[in-house]
This record gives sequence, C-alpha cells and structure tokens, in this order.
Amino acid sequence: MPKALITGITGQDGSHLAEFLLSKGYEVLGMVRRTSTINFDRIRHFQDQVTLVQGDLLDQVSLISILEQHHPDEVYNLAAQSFVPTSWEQPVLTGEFTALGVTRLLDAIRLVDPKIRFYQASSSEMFGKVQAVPQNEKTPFYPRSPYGVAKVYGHWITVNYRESYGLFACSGILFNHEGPRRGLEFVTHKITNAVARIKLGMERELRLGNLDARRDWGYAPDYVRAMWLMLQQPEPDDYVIATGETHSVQEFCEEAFGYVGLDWRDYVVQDPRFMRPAEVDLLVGDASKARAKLGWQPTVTFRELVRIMVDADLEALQRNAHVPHITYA
Ligand code: NAP
Ligand code: G4F
Repeated sequence: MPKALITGITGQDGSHLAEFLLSKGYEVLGMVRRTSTINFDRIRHFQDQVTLVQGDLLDQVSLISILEQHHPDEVYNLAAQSFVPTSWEQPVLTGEFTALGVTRLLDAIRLVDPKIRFYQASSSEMFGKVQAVPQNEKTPFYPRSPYGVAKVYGHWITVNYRESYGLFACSGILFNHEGPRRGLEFVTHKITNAVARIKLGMERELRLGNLDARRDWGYAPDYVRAMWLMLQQPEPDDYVIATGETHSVQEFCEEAFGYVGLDWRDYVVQDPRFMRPAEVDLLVGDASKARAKLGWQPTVTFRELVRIMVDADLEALQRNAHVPHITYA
C-alpha cells in the first residue's frame, strides 16, 4: 500500500487530495499544526481513515521527524499562507511559510530519504502581470504580490533540488480552482455565499473589489487528480493545470445571481477596501502539456462550477449549518 504525506490536509485541496488518494488505496498521513481550536471541518468525514501528525512548515525538526517516523513514498506540499491580500499585511510570514517552508521540506526529504516523490503547489499567481496569453510552462513569471513572489521562490527551489540532487520533485502550476470547500474570503465563495444569503433573505448586498479581474476558474477535485498524475510519471517535470477559459469577477456574479433568478446589479456594491495594491488582471492557462503527457483534462465547466457552489451554499444555509458571515477581505 503506497503511503502519502499531505501538508495542508485541513485546506481545500488537502482535503480533496486525501479523499482521492484513499480511493486509490493509499495510506494517507496528514500534517496539521497545533491550534487552540480544532479546525477539521473539511476532513471530519474521513478523519478516521487518515493518520494525522503534528508539524509545521516553520519547524524543520518537525518535518524531519515525520519523515523518519512514517516513511512516506510521496509528499504533497499544499500548506501555505494562500490568501493574496494577507500577503501584503504579513509579507515576512508569507515568505516563511510559502517560500522557505518549501526548502525546509525539500531538505528534510534530501536528508531522510531522497527517493520520496515530491509535489509542490505552485500557482498561476506567479505569472502576475502576464507576459503572454495564454500562459504555459515557458511563460516568464512576473509576480504582483508578496504571495506570488514567495511562490516563485518555491517553484524554483523545487526545480533546483531536482537538478542539484536528482530528487523526483514536480511543480504543478495550478490556476484558480474552487468548490464548496473554498475558503469564504476567496472571491468565488464570497459571491456564492452572498447569493445564497440574499436569496434566503438573510442579507441585502455584496461588497466586492475589482470586478474586471479575469481568472481561469476550475473545479478543485479535478485539480488534485493532476497532482497525483504528476507523481506517477517516469520523470519529474512541471505542468500547467487550467481550463483554458477565462471569466471576469463580474461574469461570475452574473452567472451566480442569475442562477437563482436575481440581477447582480441590484446587490453588488464596489468597495475600495477590497481593491489590491497591485492586481493580476488576466489569467488564462494553456494546459496542453498536461493533456498530452498526463492525459489530464477538466470535467466541470464554469457554469457547472458556479451552480455547484451556489447549490452547496443554499443547502448549507437551509440546513442551518454554521456558515460564518465574511467580514474581512
Ligand atoms: P488553503 O485552503 O488556504 O489551505 C492551506 C493549508 O495550509 C491549510 O491546511 C493550513 O492549515 C496549512 N498551513 C498554512 N500554514 C502552515 C504552516 N506553517 N505549517 C503547516 N500547515 C500550514 O489552500 P488551498 O486552496 O487548499 O491551496 C493549497 C495549496 O495550493 C496552497 O499552497 C496554495 O497556495 C496553492 N494554490 C492554490 C490554488 C487555488 O486556486 N486553490 C491555486 C494555485 C496554488 P490550517 O488549517 O491550520 O490553517
Ligand atoms: O479569489 P481571489 O482572492 O483569488 P486570487 O487572488 O486569484 O488567488 C487564488 O488563486 C491563486 C492562483 O492564481 C492561488 F495561488 C491563491 O492561493 C488563491 O487561491 O481573487 C480573485 C480575483 C482578484 O483579482 C481580486 O482582486 O477577484 C478579485 N476580487 C474582487 N473583489 C476579490 C474581491 N477577491 C477577493 N478575495 N475578495 C473580493 O471582495
């Protein structure tokens, strides 16, 4: 039975990847950091099928101990400070987690067992002020946030450890991917949660920032499958994972409000508090390498994604589930 360690298992992608690997017969280890309140909402339904181990990307000894004690065959590094606006407020901490954390983990692998296969969660945010449309593996990076800068470091240190030490280290350059488990501060879930609240009479407006920004939005479960496929190849490599379609934040609003029979213009208010110091205006990925070499392709369209998220929010609110109201960016 292959064994995989997931850092960031409590996050959106970590929870989907754990379920995917369990379905493939893996023994799954999930690294969690100590918190005063348990935050296992996304993993509770399969928690008894995985082994949770305590560790932190800031603490190298914890990483080395986990590898020494549990001997995983594959390590998926999904942990990060992943919210772009926070990276301007906490740029040093973002660099510690999202950039140097990658080196701590790669070095732990090099020291304990260089045969471990490693996946790094790189990001389309690295393309930032895009130098080509669409973006592929050869497009130069021009990050526009401390988060993007940190991810560029994480990407190149992964390539460097592959080339310096022969590690089987892959970097997946994933474009935005969403779903009902997305954090409520990200724009897609902020919109669908507000649409559900407005539809149910619990709220009257939705305050957003830049409505013109365009993203290539896919469905998170499709994207974790690509991570696994990368580690099953004969050679390590880097891959762009994207749908190849781009939509604006306004189009996302049109689709989400329209789905429940409302006109977004009656509810959306632009608020300068949600504008960014530097914006990524347009992302659209070219995943032809992943299609050709991994046989990967997305299965959920933009319209289906919006509907899946709106339906999930409506259902959660109608069940009276605890869906906290978003009060910050
Ligand atoms: P997410 O929901 O924000 O999850 C982040 C995870 O990282 C959480 O489990 C969090 O744990 C953990 N974490 C944060 N700092 C840590 C630390 N110092 N030590 C250990 N764990 C730590 O992010 P996601 O959307 O699943 O994304 C997964 C990865 O893919 C991230 O690296 C993100 O930057 C990258 N990425 C995401 C997208 C996307 O569209 N979702 C696109 C490209 C790349 P807590 O629960 O304790 O906070
Ligand atoms: O949903 P977002 O916060 O995601 P963003 O910044 O694209 O980052 C996400 O995708 C990256 C991959 O490209 C990941 F690496 C990263 O970890 C994260 O998962 O914002 C999307 C767009 C931005 O242009 C933002 O300015 O939506 C715009 N936006 C407009 N109003 C807003 C809002 N974003 C947020 N979060 N909140 C708003 O009110």
